[in-house]
Amino acid sequence: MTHPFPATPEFSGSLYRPSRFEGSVFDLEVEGQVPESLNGTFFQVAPDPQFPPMRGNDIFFNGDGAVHAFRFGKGRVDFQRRYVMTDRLKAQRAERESLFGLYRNAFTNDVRADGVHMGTANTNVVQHNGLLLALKEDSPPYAMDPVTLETHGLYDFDGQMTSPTFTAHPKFDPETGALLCFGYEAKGEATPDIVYYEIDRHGRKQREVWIRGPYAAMIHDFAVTENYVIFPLMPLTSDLERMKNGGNHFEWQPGLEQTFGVLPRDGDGRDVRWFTAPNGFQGHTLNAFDDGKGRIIVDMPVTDGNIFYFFPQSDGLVPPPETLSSRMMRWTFDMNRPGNGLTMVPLTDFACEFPKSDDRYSGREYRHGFVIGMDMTRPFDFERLGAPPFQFFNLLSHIDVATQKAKSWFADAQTCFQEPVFVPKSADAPEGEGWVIALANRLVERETDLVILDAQHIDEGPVATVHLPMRLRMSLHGSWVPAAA
Ligand code: V55
Ligand code: FE
Repeated sequence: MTHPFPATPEFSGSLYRPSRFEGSVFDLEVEGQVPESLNGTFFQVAPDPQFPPMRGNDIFFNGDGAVHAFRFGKGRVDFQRRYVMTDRLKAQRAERESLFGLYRNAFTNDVRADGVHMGTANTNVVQHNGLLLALKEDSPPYAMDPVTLETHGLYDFDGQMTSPTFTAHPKFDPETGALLCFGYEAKGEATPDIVYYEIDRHGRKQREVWIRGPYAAMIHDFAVTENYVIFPLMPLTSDLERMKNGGNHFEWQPGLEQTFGVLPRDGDGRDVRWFTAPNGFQGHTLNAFDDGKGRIIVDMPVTDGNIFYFFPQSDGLVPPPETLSSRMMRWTFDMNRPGNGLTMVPLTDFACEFPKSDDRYSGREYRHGFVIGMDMTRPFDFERLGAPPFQFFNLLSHIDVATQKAKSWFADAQTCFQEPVFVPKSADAPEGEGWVIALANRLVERETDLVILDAQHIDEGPVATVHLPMRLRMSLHGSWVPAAA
């Protein structure tokens, strides 16, 4: 590598300077006591660019996926990190430089990238039917070996996948273990088509429904209840002409409403109903359920403007992040009313994202949510750190959605958290009784720890802090896989 990464916020500082390494650490250093009941693996994935961007700068979402495995058992934790060996990464390693231009815009690639699949596998990792799937929403999954983190390659469910895209946020049916998933831009770049699949725990496709959306927009996360599937169309639209002209894949539309497609799980594409709400930025799904009588609840953070500063509106404007406000929101869809029976009420009085619930209650009536939150009235080491980095969260929080009360742990003026996972204390423990595990970045010290907290007493701080002997770059999503799986 003959030139350094740019000195832009996307590639520098303790959270965003690429980590780039692969390797393993046997038996991490533990302060406190790792609960013996934690028996399984915490997988997660970070976008971590292998090479400096060919255009001088790039967005966080365009980095090469690097998978982390924290393997827990008998109070010990082993660590492993490997890149997903995507076609794209292999092509770039062969040339020893970046060959791909703008995010999701093949028209801006180097000619040496022609015919090379663009998937970065950098957004989420889940295990299904014995395979670890590294996911990016513009691509089929990359299948990996969950034990060695060896990459098998692009995976189309043995030919059953009929779309070029597959969400990074599939759900699991807690009763059957089926993978509930979708693709958007499912008939090619900037198409408004959506496909929904249910794939059983043995990898057999059981359902496939095609929907034509009102326009092509980002559908980053979604929700599945016992009886419905809900697709949030964000006001970030795609346009093939803009891409051909070298522009961004997505553009923020300040005048466009938030749109939701609601599909009965046993219906076909004609049964979808479209709901709208005023402009806003739909975040990740915490959980969702329906009452069996046509009332659907979806909980997700919603922000009152565009937090993706790298996908500006057509005049180039992006709101300064400190002017945006977000809350965990509860959407209620009323399928019994004709028209736009949709309401939204806040569940928290603080900004939060990266929500997780107890997976055993996915799509079912539930009570406990876990998020990382931001409270800028808490101390922050502006002197040594300057402004907080993008996706800075200084709280790890438990939300009781029934009482709308939250408990939070704030570590100190230099620590920020990455997305947590929740692990039940035992397979039959009551909902929300278990452990919350999250990476904590020490921004001044440029170190990273894994913290483990009692989910019901999150405000008491960690029961164990697991030290990594190196810094890990900001990651995105992950999941817990019990050893039995
Ligand atoms: C998101 C992340 C992505 C992406 C599209 O967090 C949306 C939202 C890491 O990549 O490609
Ligand atoms: Fe996401």
